[in-house]
Amino acid sequence: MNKQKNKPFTQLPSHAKLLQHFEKIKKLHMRRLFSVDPHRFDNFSLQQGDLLLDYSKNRVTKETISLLCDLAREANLEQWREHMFSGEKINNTENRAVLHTALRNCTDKPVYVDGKDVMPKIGAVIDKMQAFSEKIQSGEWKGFTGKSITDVVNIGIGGSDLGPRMVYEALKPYHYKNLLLHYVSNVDGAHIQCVLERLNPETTLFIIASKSFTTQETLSNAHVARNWLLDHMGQNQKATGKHFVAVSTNAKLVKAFGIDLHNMFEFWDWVGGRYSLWSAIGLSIVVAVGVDNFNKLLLGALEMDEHFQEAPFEQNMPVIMALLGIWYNNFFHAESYGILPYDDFLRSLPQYLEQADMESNGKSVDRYGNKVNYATGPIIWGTSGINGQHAFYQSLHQGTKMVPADFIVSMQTHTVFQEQHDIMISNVFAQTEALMRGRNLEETKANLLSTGRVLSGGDASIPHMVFEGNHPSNTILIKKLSPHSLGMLLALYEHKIFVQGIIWNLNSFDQWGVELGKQLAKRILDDIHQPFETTSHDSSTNALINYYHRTVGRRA
Ligand code: G6Q
Repeated sequence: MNKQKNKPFTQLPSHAKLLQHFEKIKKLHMRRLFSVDPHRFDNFSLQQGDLLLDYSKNRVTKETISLLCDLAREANLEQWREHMFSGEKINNTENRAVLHTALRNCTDKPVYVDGKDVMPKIGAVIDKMQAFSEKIQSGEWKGFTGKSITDVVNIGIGGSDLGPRMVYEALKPYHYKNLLLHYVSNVDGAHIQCVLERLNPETTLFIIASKSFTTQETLSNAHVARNWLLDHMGQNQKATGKHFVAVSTNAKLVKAFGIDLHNMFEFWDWVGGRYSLWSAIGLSIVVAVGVDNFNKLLLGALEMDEHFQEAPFEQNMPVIMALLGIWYNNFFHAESYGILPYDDFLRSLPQYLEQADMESNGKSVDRYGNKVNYATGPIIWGTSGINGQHAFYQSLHQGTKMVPADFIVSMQTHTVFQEQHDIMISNVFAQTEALMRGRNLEETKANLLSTGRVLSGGDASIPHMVFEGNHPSNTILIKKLSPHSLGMLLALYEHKIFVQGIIWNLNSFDQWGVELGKQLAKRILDDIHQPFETTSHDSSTNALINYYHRTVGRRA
């Protein structure tokens, strides 16, 4: 379907202009940019619904933004965006459409895949999720021994875990109080053991969330859960039907596992795993917060989808964020990108975005299979900002690496602790100000004098207290963390990632890089099950396998 073949972005006319422009402004300090333009905040900030993006603390001028927007135009971003929203098969290596946006298309507009409108079946699955979750919440759904459900365990991994788990945590203030959700992803038995030992099998329901229903970790955990249940139910196989439901695209394997297809919630191959929380993969979210809140999440994402489709690039939040990322990644050669939430409910957002971004754009061949000769997706990392301040911010302020970062802040707290909230807010604003301004030698000396310190000419500690500043950051203000604003925020990042993928000429929707390890693990598991010494790998891998065997006493 690829109507136009994009050139490598480094061959686009604006790229050459950006290189020249970069030489001119690369040393310009943001202090200067702020001092010459008292309206810099107004000129470099955007508001859309519940979100405000302040990108004034970036090493850019109006010319930078204008050239970067030209780059996006030359990369045919408008056309690619249209291809995605209209269901063309832009995931070319898997021959799939990319339609997570259809899942939140709460409008009358049809969306076609292979000539068929997919909206009716999306609606039918949401209705089914609603009916199911209402039965769980009301207590109408009974376990095998006739008791209502108190605990729901989502067993899934990667895209079938990170999104729903992050949203579940983020929407804690909206949870039903009579139900507890748990998320099991790791095949390390410690994970499921620690969850199961706190649960009563009579009142526990498992959601097996797996698009393929072949994922080793998920299936292995699902079997452990089923055995645990059956051990408590006298091995009566009928119990499975009352305590297991599935979310999958693979009805055949769901049935083979023993789950009634009436209890399977369907989604489709045009929903990528890491983009799937809006689909039936969000079942645990619906169970936790109800379908009305889930619909608000979808509506928030829809608002961002519409903004992304309609706003001119210069005023388009995901486009601007993507272009700033490219500016640092490909011109300043920053290798990583920080995600720093100042809202404890968003503590899993960095982990979620690690997958969303790095699995999408961590690639070294372009969509046509050519090796790229420019940097693609950065390393995404982060943690709760306030905790980070007492851990790694030293390096952000005075280290030798450039780490652009997003500071994500909720304005209104869900708690009753307003003073705590004010302290947190003062900290985040202080951090971005400090990163931008820094503190020069004169200011450092003046600061020391003001504390009563007597300065001698050779005071060796002074250079350690100087901050160069000029460290870029975005601040994203959320009015209040709610299903709607969370939906907007997540869609913002999805589209940012999409835009970057288009400019880097990548297929952001496949993930071949996870396959090799999976294949080798299967082979090594066979070796581990053998009674004899392993010799078929390199000497390191052989030795590790054999050492494992000796340590756990499987071989002499
Ligand atoms: C995401 C990836 C990957 C996937 C998991 C789980 O985009 O495809 O993270 O979600 O590997 O896969 P299943 O849902 O098929 O178990």
